[in-house]
Amino acid sequence: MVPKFLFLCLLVGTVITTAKSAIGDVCPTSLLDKIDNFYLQEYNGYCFSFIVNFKRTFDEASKQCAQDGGTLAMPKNKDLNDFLQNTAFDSYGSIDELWIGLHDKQKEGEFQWVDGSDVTWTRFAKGNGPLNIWLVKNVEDCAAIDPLDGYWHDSLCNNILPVSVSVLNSKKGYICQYLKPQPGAMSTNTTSTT
Ligand SMILES: [Ca+2]
Repeated sequence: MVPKFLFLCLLVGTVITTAKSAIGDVCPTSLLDKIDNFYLQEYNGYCFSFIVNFKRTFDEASKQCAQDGGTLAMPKNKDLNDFLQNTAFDSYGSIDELWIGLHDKQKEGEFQWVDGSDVTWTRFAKGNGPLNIWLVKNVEDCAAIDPLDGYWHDSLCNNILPVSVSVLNSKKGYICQYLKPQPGAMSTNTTSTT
């Protein structure tokens, strides 16, 4: 009995260790210590943090992601977009829009990813993004994903009026994306501690 019990303990311990190290292998160490690992997910070699319980403006959310060397999530294809949508809804019960790393701040109607790469696939909802025909399109320059259907909506990036005007409160939850620095690689994303 004793050897069997010990074997079981070792097996369970190995499984738990393996599960933890999967996230640890892909997420920045600084992030692992900062937020509840329940909100971290791995997909295709990238680490994603789902910040569904804290609402921030687009710029505030971008800064938070950058603190650990990341960016807002960039779902550049349907597979990743489906993963982000399903995880936000199924795992975290999120029904509110979440910021992603896409905007048309530079030129109205020309959306770009926050890493500067070309936008070759989009999932804008009807009448949103480049298809937005209303005047508000000039101030709705940042994109968010709807966890209910995976479609994107352009929205106010930052508050332009006091937050007390709740209908114009631009704060949302958000999803960050990280690629863990490889050992020996020079980090260019280290933020100042001052
Ligand atoms: Ca716009």
